[in-house]
Amino acid sequence: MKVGIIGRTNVGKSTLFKAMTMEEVEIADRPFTTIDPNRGIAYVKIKCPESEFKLKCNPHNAPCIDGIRYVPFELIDVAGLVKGASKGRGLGNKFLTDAMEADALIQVIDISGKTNEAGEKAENYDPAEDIRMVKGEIAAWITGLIRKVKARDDEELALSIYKELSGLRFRYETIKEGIKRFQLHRLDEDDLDDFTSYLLTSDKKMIIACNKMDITEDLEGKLKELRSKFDYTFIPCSAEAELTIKEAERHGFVRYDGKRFEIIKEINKQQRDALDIIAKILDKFGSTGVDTLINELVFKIMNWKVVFPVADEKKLTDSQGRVMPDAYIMAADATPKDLAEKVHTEVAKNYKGAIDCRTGLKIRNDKPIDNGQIIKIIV
Ligand SMILES: Nc1nc2c(ncn2[C@@H]2O[C@H](COP(=O)(O)OP(=O)(O)OP(=O)(O)O)[C@@H](O)[C@H]2O)c(=O)[nH]1
Ligand SMILES: [Mg+2]
Repeated sequence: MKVGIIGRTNVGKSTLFKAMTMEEVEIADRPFTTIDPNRGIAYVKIKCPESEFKLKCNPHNAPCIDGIRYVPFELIDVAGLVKGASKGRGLGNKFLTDAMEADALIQVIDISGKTNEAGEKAENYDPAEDIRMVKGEIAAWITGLIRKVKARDDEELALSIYKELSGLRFRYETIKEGIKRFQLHRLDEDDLDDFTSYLLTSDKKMIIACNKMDITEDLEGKLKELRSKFDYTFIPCSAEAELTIKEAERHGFVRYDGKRFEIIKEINKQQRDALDIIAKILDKFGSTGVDTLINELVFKIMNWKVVFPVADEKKLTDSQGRVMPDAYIMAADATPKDLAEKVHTEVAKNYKGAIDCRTGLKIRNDKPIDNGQIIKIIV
């Protein structure tokens, strides 16, 4: 599963990316710092079933820390967007292609209003403008691609659009359904816009990270206004605060549980001052918001499922005797057969069914996986 971070330039996309992946990337207070996309691995947290079964897991792909499993997904941070990008302005279309590799999107906005549409310093800039601009640019670019398509009937049209948009990861089913709904063969401009909008809301779901909450006046008022204007989920956060604690954690200065941190090593005055600022932010907001952002996107908006595949339904081990070594994120409608594909093409080829290890019962082949399920694939 892949998540893309998009948004106007200088809002804190790379800061969020770094806080989530701990990859070394460039962050700076100027427009267009990122040009080529940054790619890395981020994690969503879920309770490890080990304590439920009084077992100790042997993590392989998904680390386990204090009973919490860190389940990996891919994250991509792309260049900042400016008005006119769909027509080649700023860094142009390239970033749009990069962003569309993703199955789900995080749009970062600067809710403080202290940077404007060009990424420069400002006062009271309305981030609603950026949300409209980003939506408009993506839609204009996709509509432009679809407009080139010619076809004789709906079936040919669906295939041609699918080919034209290949690499952007739209589902064929969505395209077919959209053509039916909006009677696209007439290629009327209004219908085309509705069709693009349908593709985007169906296959590119998005959450909005309201970043820089730490320097925002009247955060609640601003959130309320945005929520009244748009249908998206808005999560306030401070990518910079999260990054500062993660850096301190990496150097062994603090222990951090996602809500609070504890200083566990001698630090100098400068480090203490920096951490004091973060402690105040945590006191005020309860958390940096970054975990909430990921959880909302993965489990509420995308309805993705974390699943633990095993080979022995009693011992909950894989073929090498390791207890629940792997955890995978699967799509909302993924079935045990899809899980078999994820584990290994050989396993998928020999797939004979699946067992829910909690109940010991066979799972119907077409039944979507539940979140947190432990599944044995029968081969
Ligand atoms: N106060 C505050 N500043 C932040 C926060 N997140 C990022 N910043 C600052 O915002 C500036 C831009 O951060 P970047 O992460 O480089 O922004 P970007 O969106 O990747 O920018 P481009 O790659 O140029 O499009 C930097 O000076 C960051 O330190 C935050 O949560 N709070
Ligand atoms: Mg950047």
